[in-house]
Amino acid sequence: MRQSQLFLPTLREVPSEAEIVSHKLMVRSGLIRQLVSGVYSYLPLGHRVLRKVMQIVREEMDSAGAQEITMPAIQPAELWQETGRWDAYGPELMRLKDRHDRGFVLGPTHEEVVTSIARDGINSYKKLPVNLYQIQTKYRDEVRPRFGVIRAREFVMKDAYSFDIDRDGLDRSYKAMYDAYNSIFTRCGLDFRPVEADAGAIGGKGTHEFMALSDIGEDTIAYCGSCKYAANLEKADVVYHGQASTELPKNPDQIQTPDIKTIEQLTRFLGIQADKIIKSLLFKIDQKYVLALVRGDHELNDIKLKNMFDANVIELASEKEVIEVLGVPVGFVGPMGLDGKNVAIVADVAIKDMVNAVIGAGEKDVHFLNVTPGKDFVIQQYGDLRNIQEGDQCPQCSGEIQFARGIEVGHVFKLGTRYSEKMKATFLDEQGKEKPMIMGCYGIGISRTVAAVVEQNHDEDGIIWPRAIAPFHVHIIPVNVKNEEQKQMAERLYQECLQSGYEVLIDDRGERAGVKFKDADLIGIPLRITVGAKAQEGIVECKIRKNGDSVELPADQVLSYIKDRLPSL
Ligand code: 9G3
Repeated sequence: MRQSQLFLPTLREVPSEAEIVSHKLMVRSGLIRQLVSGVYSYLPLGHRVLRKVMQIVREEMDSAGAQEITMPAIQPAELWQETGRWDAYGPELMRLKDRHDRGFVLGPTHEEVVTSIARDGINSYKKLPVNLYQIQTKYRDEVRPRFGVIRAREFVMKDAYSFDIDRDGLDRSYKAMYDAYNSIFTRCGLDFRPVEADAGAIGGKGTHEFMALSDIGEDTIAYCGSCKYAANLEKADVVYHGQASTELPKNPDQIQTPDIKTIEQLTRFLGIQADKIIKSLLFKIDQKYVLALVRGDHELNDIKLKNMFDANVIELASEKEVIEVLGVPVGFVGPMGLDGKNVAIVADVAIKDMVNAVIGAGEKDVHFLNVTPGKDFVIQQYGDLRNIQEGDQCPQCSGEIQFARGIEVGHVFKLGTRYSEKMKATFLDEQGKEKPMIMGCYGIGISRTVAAVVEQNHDEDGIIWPRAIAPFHVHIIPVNVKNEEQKQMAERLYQECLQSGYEVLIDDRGERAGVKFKDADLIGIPLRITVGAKAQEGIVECKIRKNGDSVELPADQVLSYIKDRLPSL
């Protein structure tokens, strides 16, 4: 490709709305342009990278036995009503009307559509297993799109769906996808970890997320320093070592705590540790109010709380709701005297051991001292409701838990019969008995993977593409295109590289050398051949973008240099 013809609007300055490196670099290097918040165009260089990731995904999915299809983005409301998701989802689900005023969604995912395809096309165990996948644009009206294409409202996803006759079959399909994902992300040059994850609203047992390690990742990964355990913080199970307290329970005392609302203020005001305080948080879970209690030095995990009620929607009650429902402002909420109110009281298991704790009195500016759960108030249900913390014991071995941050680039789920039952996607088994198909679903954020690769592969001058998804393999730069010798040599090298099957970009623009090198650093093509003043001696400079190694070589050794170096980049 000739850069004089390439639509590549690189920028020197950083777009103001870009907070993270990959967003800044993907805009500056002319890969993407924002149309509106959360909606992006992929310009030629960005499209080439996207296509490379898709190609890797296709190869691995096909070799795993999955069959590529394309499903529509426009999906009839009726399908989403069959599974109850038309009502379960809020404004994130983009809806539209057609000319006949019929309701549709812009597909955020395709469980309903693919299950309707399976329902119509598969009726016998002989036709199973089947794994159908697509690479398709998805629409999710994120309340706060951010981080460029990492959290966009329209994005490219590979989504696959497996159909099996039984759980053993699902386990095989799941493992095939799990292994394919490891190959895909390895080939993309990503530093990633598969982690145990929460099955979320779509339920099903067993699910893993593939996390690209990154400090800007929105997800926290709890991993063990000693064994291979790794889990999304949402999911990580806490090992509970019940140690009943030796203290004798006293009688509760009221204490005036004017405007003392936070744990921090309480510890200072009372001169106590946070682990002597019980934190009471009011949640609305599928339209029911629940008071959840955790120890003052722990964090409540709302996903675990949601799963305790097998709920679809959970949200922390607003300050206004707290006053409406409990008659007391946030900070003084407590489980005492809630008998009249229909508010369930649940607690993290660590609460069980507490004796003579401090707790909100359920009255403004008042707390109770010396409260003992089970004695001074009743807890309907205990569970593992807190976030695991660094230093906690690993749930799998006696090692210590550490934290890392990650960007979720892939997610594999064991769905079970959640959709096939609701949509009557059944098959006749060997005995002629009708059974719901056992499903799995498997997603990869294609556009998000590109951004994650940039997050992990850049320096202060720009992107450093791993060869496998680089927009080009070789970047030839004639320093001065007015100099016939340089121009001729660069052209000759360009043709030779093309004939050898490399993807080559030649910067044949009339720009100054400085501009050409800055752009070259920015767009990060793995190998750069600079044809400068030494062209008259038949010498060129070969440079590796990744580590800056450069060497001067006779022009006729360039191809063997490329053949040598490129595979490892
Ligand atoms: C919605 C909206 C947003 C959503 C969903 C539905 C996430 C939704 C979960 C999945 C599960 C898997 C197949 C590929 C892998 C992921 N956000 N999910 O179901 F209506 Cl607005 O998408 N789907």
